[in-house]
Amino acid sequence: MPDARFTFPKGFLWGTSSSAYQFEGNSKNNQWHRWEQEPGRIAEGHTCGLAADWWGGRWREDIDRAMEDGHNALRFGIEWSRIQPEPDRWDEQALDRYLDMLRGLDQRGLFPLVTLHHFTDPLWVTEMGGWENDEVPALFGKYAARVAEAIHSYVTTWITINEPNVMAVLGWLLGEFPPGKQDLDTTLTVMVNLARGHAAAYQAIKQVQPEARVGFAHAYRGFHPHHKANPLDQIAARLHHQAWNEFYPALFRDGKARLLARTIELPEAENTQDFLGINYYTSERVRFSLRAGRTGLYSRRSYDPDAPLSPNDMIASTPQDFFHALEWARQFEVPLIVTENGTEDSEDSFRRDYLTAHIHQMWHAVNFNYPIKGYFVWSLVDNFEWTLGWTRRFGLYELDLDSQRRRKRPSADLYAAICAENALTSEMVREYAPRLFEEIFPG
Ligand code: IFM
Repeated sequence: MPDARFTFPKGFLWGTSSSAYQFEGNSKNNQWHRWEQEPGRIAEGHTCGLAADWWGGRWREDIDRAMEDGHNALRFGIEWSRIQPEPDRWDEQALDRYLDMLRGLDQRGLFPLVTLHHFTDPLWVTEMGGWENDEVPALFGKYAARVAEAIHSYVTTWITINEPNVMAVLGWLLGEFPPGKQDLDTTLTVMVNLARGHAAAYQAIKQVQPEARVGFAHAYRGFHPHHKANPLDQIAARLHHQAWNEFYPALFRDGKARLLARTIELPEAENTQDFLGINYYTSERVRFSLRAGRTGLYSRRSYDPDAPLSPNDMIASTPQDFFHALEWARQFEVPLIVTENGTEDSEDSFRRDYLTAHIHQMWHAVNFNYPIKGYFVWSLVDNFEWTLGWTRRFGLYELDLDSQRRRKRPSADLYAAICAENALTSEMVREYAPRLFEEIFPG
């Protein structure tokens, strides 16, 4: 068969995604550091520690790797607790370090996508009650303004908050993230305050830089009725989709927070997404269950038994639902950026198939003219995976925490080949994901 090539548009962004806390290391002035110190919170008693030591300057060698691998973009985070260590103190040196990093990216031809909030709050914010406190959104807006003033000459595209749905639900409903609460009403308060925080940051950045493009990174998950023909399973799946997937992007379009039984008007949040960031990993089946109760939206979730699973069963590979996510996202009529996609896999066998299949599906979406501007693999090097500590390895490069040595995984070469060609080719599939060859190139 002749060589086939799935080409992406000129100027398409190819990068990796990271966050401040999971990569910088030595980040102690926030609620996640405190949470880690509590026994039993993190798998195997792990702590974030030095992480990839980006705060110590190892971002330089990592972005060298990104550049050598042909990436043209990097998503990274700014840590609020470093910029504003106390309510009335701004740390100029911390801002300078981020400026240094932005210059480093610029010199290497890497487009910066900057995230202002990725799960961590300064301790002084936590002590006020964190996002339960109605004053926090405005404070977040002030922090966003300060950062925008300092670095806007290097940044055109901003992510205000990463995965507000994950932050609210895992922190306040399921009790797995700090503050470890399990209360539906407080969860709804936090969801609304995160939206108000996003809106405050959106307005603050625009004041400094009217031409900036500002959005958020949305954790999208596919939900399907467990039994397709069962009306209760259908309702349960739809409820999940509405609560998890639609809440924020719809609210940032029309300023209405649809909270289970009531709707709140948030006019300041209307039209506050210049693009939509999609973090896509997997999809689930949803089965109606009275026992799961109101907080569980009366349902149990599971993976499709036919979907290939990552080594620790964390992620089911469901690339067609990635296509559906992009199809769904078109309704918001803004450019789309895949701000995260990837998988844990220390052996790097599953990952090669996963990336190949997902990038192939994204190509289909691009060819339907869905307005997708870029794609970011989570992640460049292994990261601290929150409550799962270092037990889940997402990096294109393996990280040895003790020696800080990096080792390239084959997926890094696959991704480098894609970046170099701005395309996924049959040759790449043959070399890196031969198991998928027949499926992608039938006959
Ligand atoms: O590591 C996380 C990241 O912080 C948020 N999105 C999902 C990733 C993988 O679980």
